[in-house]
Amino acid sequence: MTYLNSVNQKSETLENINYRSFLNEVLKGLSSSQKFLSSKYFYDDAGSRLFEKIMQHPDYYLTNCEHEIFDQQKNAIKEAFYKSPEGFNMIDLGSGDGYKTKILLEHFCQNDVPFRYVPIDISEKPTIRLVNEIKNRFPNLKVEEQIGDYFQIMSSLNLNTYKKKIVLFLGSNIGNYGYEGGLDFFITVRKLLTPGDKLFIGFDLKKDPQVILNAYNDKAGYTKEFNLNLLRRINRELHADFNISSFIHYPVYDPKSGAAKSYLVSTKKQKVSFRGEDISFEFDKWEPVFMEISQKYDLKMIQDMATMCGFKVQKNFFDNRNFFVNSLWEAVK
Ligand code: AVI
Repeated sequence: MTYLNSVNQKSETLENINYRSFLNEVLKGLSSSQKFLSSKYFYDDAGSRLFEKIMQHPDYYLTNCEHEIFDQQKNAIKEAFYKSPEGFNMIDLGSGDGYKTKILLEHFCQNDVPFRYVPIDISEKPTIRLVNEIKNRFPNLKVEEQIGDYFQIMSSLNLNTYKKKIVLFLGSNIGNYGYEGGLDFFITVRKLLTPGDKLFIGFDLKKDPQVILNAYNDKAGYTKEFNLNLLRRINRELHADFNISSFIHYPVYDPKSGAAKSYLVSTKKQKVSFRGEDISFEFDKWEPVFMEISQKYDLKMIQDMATMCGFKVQKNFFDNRNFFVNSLWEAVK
């Protein structure tokens, strides 16, 4: 029986649909001539905990840079967001634990900025935790959390209170789409905005290649475990038999394109089987599996992307080392 037949026989509950798309994507990636797995599956419970540890590790400079920008420039950000008395919807795509956004929420609330906060995330637990905390801390703030797909939710938002939208896409999450995927993302967002709406994006900038490599190979080994955890997840949820100890984590960075890529490399010739699916995959000795791209940018790339996707750059906010930029774009006609 092929894996598709076996999967099609299962009933169409949400759990099965999720299972099936996970299985299909993994099998597609491992069948490819250049094997790959999608980093969007990194974030099961163990993966999310590892990502939190990565963000707290000094080698992973990104989180602190964006935190510093928000902390030191919150007033300038407020001024740039809010010119008319009309108020706005602040739509936070991939809000997560809201570690950095809370700085802005607090500052905006203290300054009586009229806005509604709309966190959108695929993961339910952190969103509920964030919303409970926000409602306690800022009882007068209008919060309307949404769980699910960014674009589906954005297109169905009911914007009765305020018409204007400011969309946040923080933490260099855009980097995980790669350069071309990033353009597609911005074009899709632009279609959901009207001229004058804004997009506030966290971009990690090109810098000393060693600093970037260290961020994706932290001394504590959290990033290595973060990558290997996807093999563990596939073993557990898709009944595969990856031998975790025979793969090594190998990040590379190309300073010209700005692409930081992570691979897991098979240290021996081996076979991985999927129990119940009647399918297995051969790995050559030193064969890589592409796991994740974390694109880095320069200011020209950012400017060009904005223009190509129907925006103009309104203002860039840098950290003190110029490692990171939060770029505020305005949708144009
Ligand atoms: C979520 N994203 C922006 C992280 C990044 O930097 O690409 C994911 C990550 N991967 C390894 N370390 C962190």
